[in-house]
Amino acid sequence: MTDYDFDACVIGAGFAGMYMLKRLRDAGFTTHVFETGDDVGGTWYWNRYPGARCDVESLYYCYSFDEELQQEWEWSERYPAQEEILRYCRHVADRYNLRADISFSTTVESAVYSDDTGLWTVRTTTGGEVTARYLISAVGCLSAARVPEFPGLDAFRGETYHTGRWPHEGVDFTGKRVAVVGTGSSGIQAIPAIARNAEDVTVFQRTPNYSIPARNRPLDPAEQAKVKADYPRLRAEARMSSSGVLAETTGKGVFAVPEDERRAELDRRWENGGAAFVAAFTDTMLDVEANEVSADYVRGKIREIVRDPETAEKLSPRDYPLGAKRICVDTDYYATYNRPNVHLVDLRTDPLETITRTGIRAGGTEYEFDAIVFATGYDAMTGPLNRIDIRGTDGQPLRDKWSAGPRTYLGVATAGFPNLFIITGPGSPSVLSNMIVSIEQHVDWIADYLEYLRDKGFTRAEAAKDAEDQWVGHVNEVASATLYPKAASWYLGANVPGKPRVFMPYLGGVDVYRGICDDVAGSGYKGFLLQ
Ligand code: N01
Repeated sequence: MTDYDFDACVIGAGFAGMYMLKRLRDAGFTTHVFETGDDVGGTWYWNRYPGARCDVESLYYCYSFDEELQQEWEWSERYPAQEEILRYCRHVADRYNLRADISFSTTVESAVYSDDTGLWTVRTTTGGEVTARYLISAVGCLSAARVPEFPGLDAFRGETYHTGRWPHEGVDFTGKRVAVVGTGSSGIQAIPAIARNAEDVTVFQRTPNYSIPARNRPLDPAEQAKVKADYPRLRAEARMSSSGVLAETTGKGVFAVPEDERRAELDRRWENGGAAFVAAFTDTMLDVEANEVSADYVRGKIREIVRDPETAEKLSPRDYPLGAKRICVDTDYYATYNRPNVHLVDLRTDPLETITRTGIRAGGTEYEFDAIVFATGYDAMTGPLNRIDIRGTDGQPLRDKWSAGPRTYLGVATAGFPNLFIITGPGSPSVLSNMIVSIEQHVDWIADYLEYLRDKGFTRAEAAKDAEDQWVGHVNEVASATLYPKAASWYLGANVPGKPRVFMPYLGGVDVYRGICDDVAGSGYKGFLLQ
């Protein structure tokens, strides 16, 4: 008999929460998951905007933990569309009977640790309350959707949407005048798809982005069979790569390659499509001049594709390195601006003044719309956790502890919050990697850790303050040796006014990070205080 409801309570039933549930259940821990949506899928449950598709290839954007599962599922395209990924998530939930331990349509409001009992008390919006020994966050990095506080936001009488909270029944834009605000990965995918149906689309761009064509295509069954036959090796290599993706590189710095070969390499990658474009040379993310070679190549492509030179220039990023904001992967993005029904407003020269009853006023011009689509992104990484009232020892709120930026040990635990584990938290590779690889690594590591604690008779595991300080220092040091902090990106919290500018993910690489985590585990969890 235990004096609490569950060994572990997990928040979120996306890829991370589902696998965490399976692993803990298999290890004999009583586990319960709370999920805001009415089904599994997380990101892929919410992001149903037109054109939503993953930019990691299907055959690698799926679980590897079960050989039968990875063999039985058939992907239809090189890059999976939202609908197909969601179908896959549902298949996984059915296959392992996961829904039995998930409360859907239930949002966790607060989670409070008691020093007296050593338990977490978790309260939900449905009025429920449970106690658990361990609290595991599987809330994801990009789940706190954000519409900026534009003046006049409530005045608009038409329809408004955020890409990350898209209506499940879909939206028919036929015959409508549509505004899209934001040109990150979501906007860049949605704009061409919306433009195919809407009467007219006006894009409001604050920062142009570098985007590489996806070259999506149906998956050839023979190609799929070949990869599946070689899965053990390919998966092992992905786990030991820097980004969790098998991205081939020349292994050379850009200036070590003669100019014609350099150009040929970039041509080949542009034709092949996808984010591997950035991996061509070893110094692209380390050296401004090296980066400029790839950046200039993309600007040249924009000029080739977009017929109106003025529009092409507005679409060309010039003031931050390629890849320092997450590289975008698109289908027909730049070419969409050749359509007569698509217009671009550059908010740098024509700032967005206000949203009006009938549309948007920017740069002194009134634009009228039937619908506004906000592709304005997320309060990334910390936002999903800070929305929950999480309190550790002495009632300390996590949001207060992180008020100057997130502080974690290994991105998975934080001092003052015993028995709290964060899957792909800030300070881990997470968003800089194939999320599925990082999720599996964290889930396995956490499950092994809980088994260790149980076997050794410990009931309390807390990150030590000095280990955390060292880790935060290391994460910052690695980031500052790269070009990443040179862009005002959501990695840095720069998209949210007032958010501390701290580079949140760990740039050391999935391979290096895995080694560090394994070493911590192998040493009996150094850096943790165990009782
Ligand atoms: O969000 P974003 P997203 N006024 O933050 C603009 C993943 N993802 O949803 O750059 C005017 O990137 C903002 O402008 P600026 C992927 O990791 C993956 O597109 O801040 N504009 C920007 O243009 C991605 O990085 C996939 O100047 C404002 C846009 O809104 C992450 O999710 C697909 C503004 C927000 O872009 C987030 O992508 C989709 C303001 N006040 C998403 N505030 C794939 O796998 C913000 N903006 C392909």
